[in-house]
Amino acid sequence: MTWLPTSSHWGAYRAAAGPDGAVRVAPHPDDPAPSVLLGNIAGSVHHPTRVTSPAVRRGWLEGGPGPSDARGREEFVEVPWDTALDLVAAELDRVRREHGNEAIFGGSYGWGSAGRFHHVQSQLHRFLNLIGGYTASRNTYSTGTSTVLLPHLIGNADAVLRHADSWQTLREHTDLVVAFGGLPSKNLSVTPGGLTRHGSAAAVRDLGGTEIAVVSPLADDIPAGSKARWYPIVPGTDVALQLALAHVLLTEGRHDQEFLDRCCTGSDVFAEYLLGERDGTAKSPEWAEPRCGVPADDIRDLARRMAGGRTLVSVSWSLQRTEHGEQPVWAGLALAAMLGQIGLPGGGFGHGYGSMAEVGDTGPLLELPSLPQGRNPVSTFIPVARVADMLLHPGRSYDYDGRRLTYPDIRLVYWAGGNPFHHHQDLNRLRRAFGRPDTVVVQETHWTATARHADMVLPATTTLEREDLGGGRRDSHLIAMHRVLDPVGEARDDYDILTGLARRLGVEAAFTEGRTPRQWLVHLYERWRADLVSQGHDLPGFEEFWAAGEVELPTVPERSPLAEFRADPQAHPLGTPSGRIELFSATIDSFGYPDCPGHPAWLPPRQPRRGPLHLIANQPATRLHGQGDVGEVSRSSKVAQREPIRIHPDDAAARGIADGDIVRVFNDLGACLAGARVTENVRPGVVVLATGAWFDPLTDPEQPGGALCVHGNPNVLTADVPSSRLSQGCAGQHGYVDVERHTGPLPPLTCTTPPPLREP
Ligand SMILES: Nc1nc2c(c(=O)[nH]1)N[C@H]1C(S)=C(S)[C@@H](COP(=O)(O)OP(=O)(O)OC[C@H]3O[C@@H](n4cnc5c(=O)[nH]c(N)nc54)[C@H](O)[C@@H]3O)O[C@H]1N2
Ligand SMILES: Nc1nc2c(c(=O)[nH]1)N[C@H]1C(S)=C(S)[C@@H](COP(=O)(O)OP(=O)(O)OC[C@H]3O[C@@H](n4cnc5c(=O)[nH]c(N)nc54)[C@H](O)[C@@H]3O)O[C@H]1N2
Ligand SMILES: [Mo]
Repeated sequence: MTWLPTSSHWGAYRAAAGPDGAVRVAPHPDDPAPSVLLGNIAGSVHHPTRVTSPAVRRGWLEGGPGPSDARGREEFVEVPWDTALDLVAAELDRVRREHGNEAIFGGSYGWGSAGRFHHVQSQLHRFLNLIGGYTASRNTYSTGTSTVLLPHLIGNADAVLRHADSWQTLREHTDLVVAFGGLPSKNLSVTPGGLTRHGSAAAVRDLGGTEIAVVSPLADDIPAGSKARWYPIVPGTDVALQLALAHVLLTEGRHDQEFLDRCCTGSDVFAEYLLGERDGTAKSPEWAEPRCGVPADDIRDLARRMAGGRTLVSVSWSLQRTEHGEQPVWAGLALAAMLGQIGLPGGGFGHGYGSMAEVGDTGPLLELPSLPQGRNPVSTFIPVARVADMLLHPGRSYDYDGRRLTYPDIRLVYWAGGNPFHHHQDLNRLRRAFGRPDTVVVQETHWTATARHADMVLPATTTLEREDLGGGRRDSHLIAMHRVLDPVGEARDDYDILTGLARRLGVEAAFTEGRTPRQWLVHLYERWRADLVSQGHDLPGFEEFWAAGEVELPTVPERSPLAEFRADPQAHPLGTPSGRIELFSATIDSFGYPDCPGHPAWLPPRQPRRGPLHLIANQPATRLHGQGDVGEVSRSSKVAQREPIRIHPDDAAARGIADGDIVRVFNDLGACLAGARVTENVRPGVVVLATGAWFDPLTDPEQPGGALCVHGNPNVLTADVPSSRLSQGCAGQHGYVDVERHTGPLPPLTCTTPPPLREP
């Protein structure tokens, strides 16, 4: 058995194929804290849900393209590759001729796989650009709210997202981290493209004298053994707490007026708001207590401690993945500005500590090799989380960052490397939306719910079945990802699939540039290396790198744009209209959005209260989104094969629910089954159902939404509403539900076996 180097979004590792073909996985020998998610790989690669042959939905094969409610409910017919590629190519051609390229939705959001060449979205976008372009999607589900908001406040979101202080700097300088959303270790093994040496969870545990205030509805949003105190907050109310903390600083004269005058604009507007000079409501600790559930005395005490030393206000990405998700980011920044420590080491404002492994890591900030995508001749785009709206409402106009945009009329959806039936909200609505286009094409490794809702499914290889270059944001190494296995079934590399389509549409030469995948790897590596060598770095040639299995990346000097700005705001102005940090934004104010006014504000919920319990639908500890849900680590966390839902003992007792019971979680949008885990680690009134259990709808007209997800996907319960009109970001982190004991027989899962497949 030969152990070969490879990588994943949860880190570099070694893999080998045994004589029986089974895959064995071992951590990278130099990784001090390998991800538990490695344990899902072996069971996933050969799982029965692998797509092994191209397949076409029977209704589409027999009746041709057109809107259809049968998607996700009908059998598939397995067809030879040539037939499948002929059908897809002809349909792409029909749609672009009859409706224009704008009618092709190629946004294809998702985490596909690690590897710089076989990055599916790059491959798909490159291909679609060559055939005339596509409607794109913009921003991410991760930070879709912040990346629209932050440029208005600090000029460039990267100043906080890419140039965060390291854990080491925090250890040396920071007295107190106030962590809104906590610093959950479960998230810290993941970064796009992976990480070779995981250090973040240990770094949190080892912050020395630094204290952590964990503001979260969950007690365990922090590595065990950290120096932490839990502030169990009501979900969605961080803004009330942040405003009250700022109110204490202001009214007790603990704020830094010199910093506010020198580096910020709008602190007067914010102060007026805090004091209630216009709306008559002072945002005092007594005002905040009934809203956020944190006692007024604790708020006062915390504010004083924040002003008494070096303090980092850390806001996790989860907080902006909510209705009005701009507000906790903006109020967090304003709170940090009042402390006057933005731009000082270990102080100020952080965004993404505890969300992603690379925030706080010290790996070099390097451009990695990447596949050129070309230019998209179509300028139409949607903010990524508006996909269902777009499909349901062609021609409707909506607000986005001060502009009026109009949804295009999509006829063909092409998805490769993402799972909207994982990532999107209100899945019963998404099903209706997926009924609208003429054709849905999906390239997938597995029979995910998205594949099951397609008309044509093209089986893709996984990383283990091909060669690639592995590297993630701030990774210390570039990994030579060797091929470990032959393709499973008839699966082909995404590159091969798209090459086959490019051939049929007359753009093969432009797509491949005459290169095999190996030749692409050499080309991308050597071009990248030449660039680094010209900057004075020393890197081995491709053959040497490939044989060694990895190469250590050169260190590059770190910059802190906010430190430079702080030192001399005139010489290093921010890219905002004022050149300073905007606590009041005249630009945002001028948009006139009631759901995102010109300064951070407490806004009452827009959604109806759909149930008595707050639902938190956060990232799963046992997999990456939906990936690996059929693997061993994910499966072993389930309760009678259902996704665990965490519930406080009081809420469980009130409903006659015991630990290990199967429960039905529901609201007016949908319902799912889940397995109760009763725990004091969640605040009363809150339940936690992580994302990623494969959507498994059992049609039942008695159920809200017309189906019961028998597996436990929380996105049947989340509303498909944007964070606000400003960013139109994903607001999927929260919902309102009720929970009851499930009585009666337990329906079997169907998502862990392939859908009905027939010979032609
Ligand atoms: N309620 C709620 N919903 C959320 C969130 C939340 O907090 N709450 N979080 C959101 C966030 S932050 C994110 S990033 C999204 C994640 O959403 P996604 O990124 O869409 O989820 P994944 O399950 O990672 O989907 C990636 C898909 O790519 C497939 N794949 C892997 N390798 C290959 C390959 O080589 N080729 C091809 N063709 N396919 C491949 C996998 O099988 C998988 O189905 O979810 C979002 N959804
Ligand atoms: N194991 C694993 N790690 C991952 C991922 C994964 O799928 N699996 N996904 C990765 C991706 S794509 C992303 S974008 C990041 C996402 O990073 P985040 O969005 O930060 O992660 P989440 O786990 O969704 O949320 C973090 C915590 O926020 C808390 N929280 C929720 N609502 C509130 C609230 O209203 N107030 C407060 N104070 N706290 C709240 C929850 O208790 C939750 O555990 O994670 C990455 N890391
Ligand atoms: Mo994400």
